Amino acid sequence: MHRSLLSSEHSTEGLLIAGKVEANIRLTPEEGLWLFEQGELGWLGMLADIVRQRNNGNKVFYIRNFHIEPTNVCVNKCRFCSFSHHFSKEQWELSVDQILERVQQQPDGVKELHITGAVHPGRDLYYYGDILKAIRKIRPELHIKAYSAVELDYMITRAKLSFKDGLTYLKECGLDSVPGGGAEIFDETVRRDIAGMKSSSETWLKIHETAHKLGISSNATMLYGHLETYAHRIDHLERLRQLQDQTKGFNAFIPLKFKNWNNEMDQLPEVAITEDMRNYAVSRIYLDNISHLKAYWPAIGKQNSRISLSFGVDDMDGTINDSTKIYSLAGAEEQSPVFTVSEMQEFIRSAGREPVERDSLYNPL
Ligand code: V47
Repeated sequence: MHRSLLSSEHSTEGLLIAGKVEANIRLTPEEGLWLFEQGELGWLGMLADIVRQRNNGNKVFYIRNFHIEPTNVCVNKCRFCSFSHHFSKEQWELSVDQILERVQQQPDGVKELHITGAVHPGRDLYYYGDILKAIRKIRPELHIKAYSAVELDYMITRAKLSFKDGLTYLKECGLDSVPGGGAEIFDETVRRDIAGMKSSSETWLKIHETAHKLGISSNATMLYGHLETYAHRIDHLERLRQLQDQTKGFNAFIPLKFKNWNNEMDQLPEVAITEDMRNYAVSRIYLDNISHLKAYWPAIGKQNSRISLSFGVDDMDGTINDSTKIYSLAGAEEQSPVFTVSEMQEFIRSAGREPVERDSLYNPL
């Protein structure tokens, strides 16, 4: 065992866990909880680094991507959501033509389009299918990662189709993968409190499972730093780990820090950056079967993302091109999120890592 992991300040429990991580043996939920509650932060960083290096060596991935958020009009009223029309000062509904115009404006070389928005009561599965078809027609080379499980639940259920048939239809229209949004926190009590009646955890997991079985890969997120406890976070990671054992369909895990501007939970303080790093590290250590851990820099800021590279993160998401409002409306440091390719490469090199441009499935380009 590496000498630094044998520091005397660590208990028997800590040494046992360090040994398991080094030997690539899966941790139990109790051990995961111990890491959250008792693991010293620098030590957690070292353990997370072992997993990161085993999975990805010195590489840090990024992608040339952009977002389209078709609408923020939402049937749900999640208390944490600064994006929806309930709390935002802005309200919008893009037409298919406006969406296509945004797609056309993107420079050559962009690889991925991330579409996510709100659950609009007047839009249906066929409208969302038409968006995919129209984009496919004008930019066939783009990977379209679209519609969170919560949006999918609403549009497919309204169309009276099974998740399998609804997703198959969208795949035929051009859907390539599913983003990780809407997972929030799986614990049913906290979820009900912060997200009301929106799609249940079971439904979120079922939709991702169905997508994976149809060959549509996806991401997973976790909204943290609000009312949840460490035990709830471990429960969330455990449910994802179990599904990944079955399907192997998750590409990346993306912790999303609760931001407290312009929403119904604005009385809650945001957690400290040390808590963000603890969360990255424990997630990296615990999720032994999800290869990539993503720092979503528009949410936590570029500088904090750099620090996260020492706590298990190997993926910087993408260049974004100032195309998302979800986090700027919630008060994120990055009010106009843009990373040029050369800035991104320099940023990763300056952290001592090798920048690797990837496609949506993490193939190096
Ligand atoms: O599900 C909304 C979060 C998510 C707030 O798959 C908030 O690559 C914090 O899922 N404070 C949507 N978070 C964004 C998302 C995502 C982002 C980046 C990459 C990927 C991917 C997916 O945003 C929502 C919710 O958890 N969110 N409001 C807020 N006030």
